[in-house]
Amino acid sequence: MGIINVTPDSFSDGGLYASTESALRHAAHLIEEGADLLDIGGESTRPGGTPVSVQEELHRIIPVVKALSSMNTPVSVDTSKPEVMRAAIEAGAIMINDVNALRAPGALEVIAEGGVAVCLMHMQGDPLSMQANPQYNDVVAEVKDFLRQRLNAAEAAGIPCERLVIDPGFGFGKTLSHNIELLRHLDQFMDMGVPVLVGLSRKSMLGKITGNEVGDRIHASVAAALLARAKGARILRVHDVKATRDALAVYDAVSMV
Ligand code: 7PJ
Repeated sequence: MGIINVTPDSFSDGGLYASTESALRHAAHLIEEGADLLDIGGESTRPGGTPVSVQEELHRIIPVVKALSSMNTPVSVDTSKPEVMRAAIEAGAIMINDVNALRAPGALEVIAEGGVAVCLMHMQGDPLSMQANPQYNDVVAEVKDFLRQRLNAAEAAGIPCERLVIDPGFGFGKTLSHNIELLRHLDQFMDMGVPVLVGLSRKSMLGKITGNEVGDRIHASVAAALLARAKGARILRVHDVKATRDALAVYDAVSMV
């Protein structure tokens, strides 16, 4: 899963047109590099990110979702807002990636009716405050319990398990040691009956481990992606598609029986 952030280009009078154009150019690049799926985000759900309105989020992402879907590119939309989910599904998205795990009122219903896949991610707290003081007694057990509850809620709302994906949510209300603990024991999430998606790409935990700034975390990201793959992750949410693809090709060649 390649990451596409759609953000307004403040240096251009082109505004929406410029941000759509640059998102589509980046999308073409990631497909060329071997992405199977593109995750389109309007930047409302990132840790510490500024919340944006429904209108603004729609404005940013819908033209991109429409353009990619019309070219048969599989698109996922990173949003927690039911209104945005509904519009994204209408525009052709095949998956909703919700860091809030469909906890917003109405979100479960939109997905049940929309017939799309959904990623349910764990987050402790909310994006603005979650890194202040994350606490767990047993991070793996608590994250699994939360995801089990959200899977149950999704199935109760009529979303079949074939459309569900889970994600432990690296960096979302977790310290470095929580993140390391989760990655070390990622294999324990493989008994939950649905595929596991993992997002580690360029994250601050990799910065803390290597001492590298965000622009210099490709190698660490590839190592993390490979570890996640080796422990059973099925979808890797990454910025650097070719680097990850190459590493996975080596892994698969050796691990294949
Ligand atoms: C994740 C995400 C993640 C899922 C972001 C970033 C922060 N969605 N959206 N999993 N992270 N499912 O990419 O650094 O880990 S935004």
